[in-house]
Amino acid sequence: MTNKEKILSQLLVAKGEPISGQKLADELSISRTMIWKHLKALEEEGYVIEAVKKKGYILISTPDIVSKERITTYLQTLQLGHNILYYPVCDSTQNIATEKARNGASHGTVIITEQQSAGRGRLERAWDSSANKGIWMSVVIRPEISPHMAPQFTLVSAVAITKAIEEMTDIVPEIKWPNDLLINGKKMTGILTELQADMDRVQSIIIGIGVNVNQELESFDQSIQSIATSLKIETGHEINRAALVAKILFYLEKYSTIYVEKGFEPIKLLWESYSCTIGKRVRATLLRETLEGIAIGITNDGVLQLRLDNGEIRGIYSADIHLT
Ligand code: BTX
Repeated sequence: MTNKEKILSQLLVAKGEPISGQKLADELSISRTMIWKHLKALEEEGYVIEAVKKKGYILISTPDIVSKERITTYLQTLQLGHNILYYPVCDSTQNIATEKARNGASHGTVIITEQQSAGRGRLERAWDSSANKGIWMSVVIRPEISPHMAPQFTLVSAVAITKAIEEMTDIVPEIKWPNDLLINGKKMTGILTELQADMDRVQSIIIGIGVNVNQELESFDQSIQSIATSLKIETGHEINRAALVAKILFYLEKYSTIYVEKGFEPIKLLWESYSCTIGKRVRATLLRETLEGIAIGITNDGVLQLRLDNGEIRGIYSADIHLT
């Protein structure tokens, strides 16, 4: 943590009680002038801090931003999110993460923004990323695995995000294979996993996560208003985005570690418990054909098993799934 992050953390922990400038200066072993400079910098970022005579500083309100400082306050991970690159606006965090990963960004680096001008989903589809309302982030991970183990990280991420949302809101999203999280049948989260690899070794996996958090229905582009939802729409109240980011990183680290160390089986069980796809009749739109049948499960490679009406079982590696 930087000194500015440490000061913010102390103010947040104090929960509205004043903290003296001298106490902060002593604890951080820096001058009171430096404390004052850090407080000014926090104010410029939108924190409202009041100086109470002879008592100290009180944090009145925090901006609803997903800055490095705010996320760090909630972070409980060993590695993920220890390097956060925050952009008020960008084209796509996935593009920045790809570039950073090529240039050696460390395991766990997070690229996060308030607003994307060219957020993207699979097959270059557009991802609606309105300002200051969602979580638009990409996480660079560098697990020591072979490339065939990479696609399962979409499912690992889906379980991690579901668990984080369940813990913070008491709502339990459903996972639609492979990369959608739904609430009441509407899409609330999308995941885009991209790979940089040699033939036999993963260089990096970039997990792009888009969560609709505090949007009203009107915040969405009209074209997706009938299929999209947000946590605010479903719970009726605003959610602290920085705290949710930290919780997602916590579970992403936990489940990625389990997957790399113990294999996919334990994650598969969790995934199946949250899935709205398994046991249902679905239509799978592949690049060149459309198939209908019952989704009977996923394999240890994360492949969806579809039993067609003629009894044949087909493994689906990538498709859009519609529950029929
Ligand atoms: P996807 O291809 O499964 O979903 C894209 C489709 O979802 C769109 O065609 C549209 O119908 C619908 N859609 C678009 N925006 C939203 C939204 N905000 N809420 C609900 N439905 C929507 C899903 O791809 C993967 C999305 C990953 C997004 C993250 S954000 C951070 C990172 N950076 C980046 O550019 N992409 C990822």
